Amino acid sequence: MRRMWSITRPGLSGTELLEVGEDHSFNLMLGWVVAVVESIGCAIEYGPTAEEDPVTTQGPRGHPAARGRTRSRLVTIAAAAVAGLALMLSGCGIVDTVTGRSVSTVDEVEFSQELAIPPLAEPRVDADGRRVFELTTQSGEREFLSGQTTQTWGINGDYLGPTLRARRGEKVAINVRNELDEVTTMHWHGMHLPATADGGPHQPINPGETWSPEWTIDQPAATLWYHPHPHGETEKHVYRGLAGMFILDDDVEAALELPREYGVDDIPVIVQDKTFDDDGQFTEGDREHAGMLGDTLLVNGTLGPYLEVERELTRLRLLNGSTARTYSFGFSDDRQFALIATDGGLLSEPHDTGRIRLSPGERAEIVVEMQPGERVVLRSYPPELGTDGSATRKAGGEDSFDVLELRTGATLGDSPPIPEVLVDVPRLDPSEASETRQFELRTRTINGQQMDMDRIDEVVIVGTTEIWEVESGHGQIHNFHIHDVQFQVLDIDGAPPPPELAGWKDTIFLPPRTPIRLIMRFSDYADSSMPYMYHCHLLWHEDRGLMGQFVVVEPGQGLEQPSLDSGRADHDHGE
Ligand SMILES: [Cu+2]
Repeated sequence: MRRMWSITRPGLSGTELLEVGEDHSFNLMLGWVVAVVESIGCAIEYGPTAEEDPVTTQGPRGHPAARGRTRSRLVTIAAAAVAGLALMLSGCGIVDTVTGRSVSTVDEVEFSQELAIPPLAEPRVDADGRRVFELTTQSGEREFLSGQTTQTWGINGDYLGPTLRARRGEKVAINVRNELDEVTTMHWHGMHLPATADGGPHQPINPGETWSPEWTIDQPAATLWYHPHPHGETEKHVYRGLAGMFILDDDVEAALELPREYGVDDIPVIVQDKTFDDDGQFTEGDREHAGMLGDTLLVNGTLGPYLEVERELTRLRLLNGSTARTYSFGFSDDRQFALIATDGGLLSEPHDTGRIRLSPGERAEIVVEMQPGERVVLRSYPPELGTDGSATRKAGGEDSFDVLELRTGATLGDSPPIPEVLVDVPRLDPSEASETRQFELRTRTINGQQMDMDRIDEVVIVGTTEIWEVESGHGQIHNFHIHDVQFQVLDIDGAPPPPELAGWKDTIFLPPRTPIRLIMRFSDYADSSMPYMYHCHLLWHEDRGLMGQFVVVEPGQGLEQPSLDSGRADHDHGE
């Protein structure tokens, strides 16, 4: 059982719940802390905190009545006692444990490695005209740190996977062979496709087996990605290195004068944070509110990367492939760039900006202009999370990273200017919505329930438009990802979305206690026997139970039990 420490600290807005993880130093220190505090007349309660823990919370739960926060166990500690404690403990690391620790790698990255560009997968076209891709999940090792070998997982290689590419209207078939020693899956994030091809937890691939979904690409050009989605194990599989980009093309995008030469002026940028231990291995298990937050970035698996820019304009396809960390990307000299696309495709027009925030799973395509003979660093600035006090620090809201250095030589190739108009993004009409659903995310639940593979949470009628109201119902951040569909943001706390959230999205950041209304259309692929997922894409949260299942059915159609024997082991959402 997860243990938490509830304490009220002065100097912060109101009562603040501090959740302390399974830190060994913390546990070792605990008895001593309690003794000290009690000796000076205070009380600290240490134990399972009631808030939002379905194991320990008593009383009614659910949405939206569950908003009353159980804080009966909170105790107040005098300012003097805390100050004294802080002094006493400052040498022991416990203050860091309680308040969090910020990270900055700004001006500390050497940029000594050329950015790796994931190879483009080369499908064969079979007799039926299908583009057939071959992917194999496997374990491997790589020397990220000089002289140290890190154990990794990868797809067709040691770390990450090839970039898949297909065009609207094409039929794709993908053979995913699992050479790992454990069950995995492969999910096509952002893809509109039948639920049986989705690669969620109901499509397990056992060791040594091959799973072969196929579908027809039927959505706009976009930067999608793929990664495993095994029940309760997604964080581990992605963190160890299983992920890749999936670029979709179409005639509309192809007609625009945009940089699109892969690896030359159209660059995948997969950003992931890691922590290496003394032996050079990825550390797993040291988590804060959002999950595992690393202190070292890899871009496309490259540590300290630089890119030799060849043309005036470069398109960067940014993918937050991290398990927990939210970034706010910008450039070291604060130059403006053009945001041209978000998760599901191009915006209606370029949006000139200096920052783009991406939570785990989100993508953005940006175009940056360079001059000859310069260097500029793609940086992540402290992201605006909407949190207070230590919740900000513990969710990475004070962290900064140097991500990727862009370098130019004495000359640059010409680029045509970015078009002033991109694509038509038809607005979905809320008056056409036939259903409104609400989803409240808390520490381990959505609408008061943890993920259950055998429970269908929502039934959607094919061919209808729906509004989903999503909200983090407590003081911590989440995000929300819906399989199968791309959605539009209707409003955020009642206000229209900013330009960066006005296009097609499949994943959206949720600041605390901020209702966001999404609208989406479930156009086809009715299948009452196989659900799609919706979930928090902070992967530890997903694994802990912040996930639900929906089926898309024909009007009047009943529910069947999911037809697949998932072959899964029972999965415990606790620690
Ligand atoms: Cu979450």
